[in-house]
Amino acid sequence: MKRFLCLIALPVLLGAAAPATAPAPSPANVHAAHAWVRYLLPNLPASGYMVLTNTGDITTKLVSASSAACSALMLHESINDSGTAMMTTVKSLTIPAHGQVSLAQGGYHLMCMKPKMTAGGKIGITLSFADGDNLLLLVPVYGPGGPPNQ
Ligand SMILES: [Cu+2]
Repeated sequence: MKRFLCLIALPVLLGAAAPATAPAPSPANVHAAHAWVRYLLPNLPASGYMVLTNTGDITTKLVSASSAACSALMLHESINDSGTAMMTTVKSLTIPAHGQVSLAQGGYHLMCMKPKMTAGGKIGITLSFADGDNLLLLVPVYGPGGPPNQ
């Protein structure tokens, strides 16, 4: 029941990180790609983005996230309510078997309260799933402009 441990150094390296071949049938097996954090200022929440892929045969749910670099790391969704941009807290995020969920600007994202990080650095993020498994990530931090070439 081990998940892939995805240590993400740079987005440009992600294409080379091919997942290992897994025997079928397999449990839920989630890994993250293109993960990054947008850091603005110490007194503003930082937001985290990535693509979560479940290569397993069982649908799973992301139920919580944590990071030593954040006082709280929440699961949020950006919504547009009659032209007004708002954010709501999301209890869980379903990742279908053999499916993908994107955390991206304007949609689902991680929200890091009281960020303790610097642009150009990396932070550790732990994603916790409904079945009790955890996914550990090392995620690059960028400034307001985001990653280069994106
Ligand atoms: Cu948010």
